[in-house]
Amino acid sequence: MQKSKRSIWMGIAVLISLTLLLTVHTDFAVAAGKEAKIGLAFSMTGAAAGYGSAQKNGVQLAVDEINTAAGADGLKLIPIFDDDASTPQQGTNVFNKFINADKVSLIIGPTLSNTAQVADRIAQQAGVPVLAISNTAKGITEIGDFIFRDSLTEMVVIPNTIRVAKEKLKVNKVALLYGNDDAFTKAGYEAFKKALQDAGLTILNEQTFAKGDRDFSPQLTQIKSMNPDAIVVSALVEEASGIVGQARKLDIPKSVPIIGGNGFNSPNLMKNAGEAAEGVIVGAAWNTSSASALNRKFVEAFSSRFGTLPDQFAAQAYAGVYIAYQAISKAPSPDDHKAIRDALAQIKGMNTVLGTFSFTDGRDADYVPVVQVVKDGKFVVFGE
Ligand code: 1QQ
Repeated sequence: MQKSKRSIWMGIAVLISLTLLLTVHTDFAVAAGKEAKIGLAFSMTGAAAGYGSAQKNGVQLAVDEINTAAGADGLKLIPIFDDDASTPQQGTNVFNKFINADKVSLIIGPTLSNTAQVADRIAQQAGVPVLAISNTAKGITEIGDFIFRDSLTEMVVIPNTIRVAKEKLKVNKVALLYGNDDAFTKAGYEAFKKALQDAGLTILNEQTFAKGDRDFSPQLTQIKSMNPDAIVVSALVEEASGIVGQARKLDIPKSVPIIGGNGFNSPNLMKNAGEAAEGVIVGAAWNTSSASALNRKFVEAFSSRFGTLPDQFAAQAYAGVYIAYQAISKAPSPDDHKAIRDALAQIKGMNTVLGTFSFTDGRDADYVPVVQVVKDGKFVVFGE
């Protein structure tokens, strides 16, 4: 009797231990296997190639930090990079591959609004979340509820730029020069025009150019003859550099500053235009000197890894990966696109290198812009 009671208890104990062992083991197996693929569509070639490499570096740094911190059991990111070639056609091909072949949790990119305008529709239709990190034209997040961005729009940044320029430089009458064949340069032009009018400035003259143009002397000669206080330019960095260099060659003096939009926020401006870039004013979403501990750590880690200071595009890319990771971690599974979307929409007051970051109800970025000026070959803060 005693003996059989003991063996029953022993049997129960063995069963309990086995169950425990199995449970622990299964939990471990699931957690250790968790990985999320993220698709990164950046311009490595074409008109926007000046931005893509900075974005890639920003992403790489954030992914490596996140994967190291995740340890053996945490959620890991698998980045899949592809070149959107600065065109809507190639951007669409890359999005299709990310969605149908790679089966990514989320897409970051593409670099240009001009590409996003077309490619984002594919992701919206498939219900795959997109986080733009450099699209600033209006109308991008309006494509649908799966489209988000951490880049401030030109509609937010430019009125601030014009206010600071007016206050500090006493600018009253300006000439406008913009690219009329690109979603971003056109949106920037519209934002400048509205901000200038709202601030009571006079627009003396408007001139246009196209992507790939090299000679801006006809437009600049016209502008020079009108004697503006400043030249306001909406351009991608290749054309922006040409315009800045040629304006000074045509003897438009440095006392007539050039004020640029988001396309100017690349160190390629100084690399291409050299000395002529000194004094250029540009509205931005971030500056290297931003004093938060998180930003200082980022600038240090980026500089020591890549041998160059990060620019705004690298900072937005780096912040974008952390924002995406937070949302993917909250979802029950990395395949649950709807849950990732919902978690993105919840992000409010997050500490990022861009500052305290929130999404607006319209899935746009909400944080504080700055105005930069080129000084000794670097972007420094001009005003806020
Ligand atoms: C856009 C931009 C460009 C300058 C990104 C590189 O702001 O296309 O929206």
